[in-house]
Amino acid sequence: MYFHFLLLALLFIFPATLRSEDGSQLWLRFSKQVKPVGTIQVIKGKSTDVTLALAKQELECYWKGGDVILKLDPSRKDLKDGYQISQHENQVYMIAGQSVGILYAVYHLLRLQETGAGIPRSGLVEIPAYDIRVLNHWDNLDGTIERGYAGHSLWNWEELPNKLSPRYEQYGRANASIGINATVLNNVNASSDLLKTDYLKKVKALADVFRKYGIKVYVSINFSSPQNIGGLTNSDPLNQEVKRWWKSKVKEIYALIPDFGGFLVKANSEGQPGPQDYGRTHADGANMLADALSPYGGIVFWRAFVYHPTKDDRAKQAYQEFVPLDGEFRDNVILQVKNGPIDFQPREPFNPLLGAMPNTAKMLEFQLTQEYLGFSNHLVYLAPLFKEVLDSDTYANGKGQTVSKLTDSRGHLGRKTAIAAVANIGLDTNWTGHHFAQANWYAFGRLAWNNNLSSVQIADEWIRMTFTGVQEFVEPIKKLMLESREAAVDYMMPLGLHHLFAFEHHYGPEPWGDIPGGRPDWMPWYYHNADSVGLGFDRTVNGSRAVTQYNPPLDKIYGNISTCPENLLLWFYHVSWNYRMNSGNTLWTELCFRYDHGVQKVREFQKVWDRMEKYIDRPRFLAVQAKLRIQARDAVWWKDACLQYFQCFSRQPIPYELERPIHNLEELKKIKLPMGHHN
Ligand code: BDP
Repeated sequence: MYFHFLLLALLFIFPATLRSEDGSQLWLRFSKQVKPVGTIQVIKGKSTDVTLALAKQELECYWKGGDVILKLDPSRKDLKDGYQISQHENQVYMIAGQSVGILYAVYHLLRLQETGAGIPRSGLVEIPAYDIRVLNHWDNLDGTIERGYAGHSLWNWEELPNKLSPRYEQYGRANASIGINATVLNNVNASSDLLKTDYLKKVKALADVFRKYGIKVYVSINFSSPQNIGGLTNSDPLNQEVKRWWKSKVKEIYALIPDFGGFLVKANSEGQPGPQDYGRTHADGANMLADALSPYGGIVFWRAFVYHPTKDDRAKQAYQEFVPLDGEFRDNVILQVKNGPIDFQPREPFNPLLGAMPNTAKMLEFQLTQEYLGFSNHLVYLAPLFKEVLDSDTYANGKGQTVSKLTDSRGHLGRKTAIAAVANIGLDTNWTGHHFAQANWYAFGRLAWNNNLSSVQIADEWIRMTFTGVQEFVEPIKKLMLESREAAVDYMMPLGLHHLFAFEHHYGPEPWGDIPGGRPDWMPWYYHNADSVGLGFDRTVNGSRAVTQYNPPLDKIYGNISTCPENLLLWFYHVSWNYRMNSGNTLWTELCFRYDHGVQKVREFQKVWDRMEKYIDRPRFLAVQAKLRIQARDAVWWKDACLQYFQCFSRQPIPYELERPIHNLEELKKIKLPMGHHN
């Protein structure tokens, strides 16, 4: 009796929703329905259609509403892989042109159910903003992941193709639930081995798992493969033998994987081979591969992330190399452009290439893995960064030509459209290392589907599905997430500062960093230019002239210190320490306040989080709490390192109302983390 009472009391104190969780279920924590309320009917489905069967099964397991009718309608080409949902009385109709559209519609319905939202009376139609919504894995064949902070690679190359980890199915399902329909399996710094027949069979095994989730497989290729594994004497894209080699390789791939997606290529960048090794252009290289792929409908994602160790500003180089090639790429080539002109910094202006090359298909590349944002230790919700870029007006041919509009399916080129993000997932139980990093994977998928969604809406959905719908949790955590990116910018590199990171691992601050004999454009001083006069990189017409790569009137807006947004000030200007900011503070004082503000924000996040203890399960509560502690310590580390270092140049005091440094600069300079550092 007493025991029963205890049990009851326990149940009361720990309701079912607070059961221990490890994050492995991501945002897909649907509870199984106990008793079906409605029937699930499929119209026009072939019994062999596994995607449709999966859609039906998901509803049968988790849908707690009334009857649902799933209807395939191949005549609805307008829907692409989207869908229409409508409601009549107690019945929900879901219509799609293709079966994968039905699967997406099912996840939409479950999302509405889980977040407590209803289907609008007028119904809804969803058509994706981009045709190809792709994750880029920087996974190596030895199981390590370049810039990965969530454990080893999901792909177990040794066990493949015979043994299939259950993780592959879960991966497919998670991606399908947010509309991601493509994956590049391996690192852009690619090994040619992946194109060997043995490996291709492994790739095929993965493609066979992912197919029913609507996901196509792509691979990164090494441009020197004809030499490396084909026994040819060179890999010159204009060499007939080289062309033949790629054609037969592609044929071999399609014989194994009939719906293979295509190639991602990093060429002539950071030591990777490419067409320029033979005096050929990026277009020569991309087109040679495109010609091999085009008979099968394959695509080439050709990366624009290139820069040489020259005297010129690194931020200008991709534009300089690619703009002259506008119009020279085949229709099945998409130029894959990182969101900023340098490299996934906490804040960069949008990459000017995105507003140039009107006759070339371009796509964005974002980075989910937090190479420059505190790895899997810092809570940084990236949707505001993505939105900032997507909503940037490029002024390409007039006002209103946002990055979204130029790259999504509203584009006028009539070619396939795409958007990519470097994945942040690995074998960690919770997939992403930090529980909140799951939100970045989620946000990318949602924005790739609909780039009009707001960061707030995406955070709201994600929180409700991943944690709880209790308002006392949702509201403060949403606010915290929305502020988290700006907080990171503030404690790492405010006002347009960039690349103050420690060499190689990019985790902590090293504004003093200097490797004798190292490339200048890998050194922080190259970017911050601190001296007795001031701080920042002069990219105006008096400096590197990078500002001229922006279309008018942006070149003038950025090019005039009084109209340049302050959050990009030190990106475009070398500003004197006593320059008056909008706040009335001098640059030096403002800088101190920003760093301090970043630190205070993280402290506030800790306080907000600790109040949340009663709303969620203990393991996830504690895990996030522990990470916030690391983040708070790191934020102070950043502030103390950067302010004390810059103070050597400004020779001014840190405003006396601000917290004093707690670290000595000389000690901070001694910190040397190993490359594989994950904390
Ligand atoms: C940089 C990374 C490097 C990548 C490179 C790339 O530090 O590991 O290989 O980008 O995108 O951000 O190719």
